[in-house]
Amino acid sequence: MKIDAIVLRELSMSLIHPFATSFGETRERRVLLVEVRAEGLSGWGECTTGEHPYFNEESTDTAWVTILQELVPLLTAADDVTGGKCPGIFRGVRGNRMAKAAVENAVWDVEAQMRRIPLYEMLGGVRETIVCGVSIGIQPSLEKLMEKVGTAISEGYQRIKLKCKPGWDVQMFEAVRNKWPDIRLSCDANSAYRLRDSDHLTTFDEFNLLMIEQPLWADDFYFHSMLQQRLDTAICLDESIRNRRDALAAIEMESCRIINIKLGRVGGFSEAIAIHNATLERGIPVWCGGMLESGIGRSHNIALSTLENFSLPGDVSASRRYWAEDIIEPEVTVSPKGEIQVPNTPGRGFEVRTDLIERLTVRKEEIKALALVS
Ligand code: OSB
Ligand code: MG
Repeated sequence: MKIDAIVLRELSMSLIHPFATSFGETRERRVLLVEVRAEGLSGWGECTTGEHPYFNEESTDTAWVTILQELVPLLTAADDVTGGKCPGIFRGVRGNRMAKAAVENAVWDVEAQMRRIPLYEMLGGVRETIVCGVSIGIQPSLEKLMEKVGTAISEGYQRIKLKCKPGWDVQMFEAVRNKWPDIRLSCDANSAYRLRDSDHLTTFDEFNLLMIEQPLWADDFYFHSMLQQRLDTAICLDESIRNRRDALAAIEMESCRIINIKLGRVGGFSEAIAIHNATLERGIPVWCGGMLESGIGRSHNIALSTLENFSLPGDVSASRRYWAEDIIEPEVTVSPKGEIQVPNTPGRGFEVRTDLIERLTVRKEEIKALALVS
């Protein structure tokens, strides 16, 4: 395709409820959107960076600069752009995977629109509905947590993930398990534990958790492998898996038995599909993680979750869990059975609310491809 222009926007969006993890609390999201205009169509991507470089090395500000100064010039200089070609086009830029994913995913979206097929179909997806779970942040009290879990269960969500950290773990699992002995329950530590906590982590086995997500260092495979040997509960890696090779290393070393795939963390659809295929071949189940996305990122997550090996409920949930008003139309809704219906219209399948986006925009930069060429 021939790209006409790229528009980069930063939106300021307030979460309905603050979201706390072991690495910090988020109230206001700084959402970075990439719009790729080509052949009269617009494809959209969302950069899943946090406001601070706490989850990984990137932040909204580093991604803004990387996209504007590095990725956009590479993309507009390339002669035949497709989503699948983006990793090659961006190869010279090391890391910065969330910045790359935002641009690549927008290209996939516009490409699907040009071909008049749903994005999920272009990715090779096979599902008409996806199963949903929720991620429940660290709460100020056990009472508050129990209320949140109760609400999520009554809304039909098929798996409850509890954010945990030292001092907010076994007591909370005990309380939740006592009240709901049979629900699918997991936890996510976001690297809050160390190897000296191994004895403590083995006590998590009592609670019949589906998995323990990223208990140790964000860049580690070896010590997770040591820990996995001591646990009955499956370890799921999130932060540690940056690409297909990481997934292969983790599987080979038995550092985990489940993998969380996040589009931003791995650099976009191409790499996400590569990880998916590698895990499918090796019998390692995957699920789609979330990064408190607006509707744009959420719709990409829905499309990805339709691939065959996404056999566990993901952290892809309804717009209204996060936003008073989402920037897509219709917003993402979850059925009483805890499922999202995958749209069948070309592209991502959700309209973008341009008026609302304009109102929420705090900075904007438009780069015309022609201006760069001449
Ligand atoms: O580790 O999965 C994580 C949110 C921000 C950063 C990291 C994570 C999360 C979540 C929320 O768990 C998932 C969601 O978007 O619902
Ligand atoms: Mg996680």
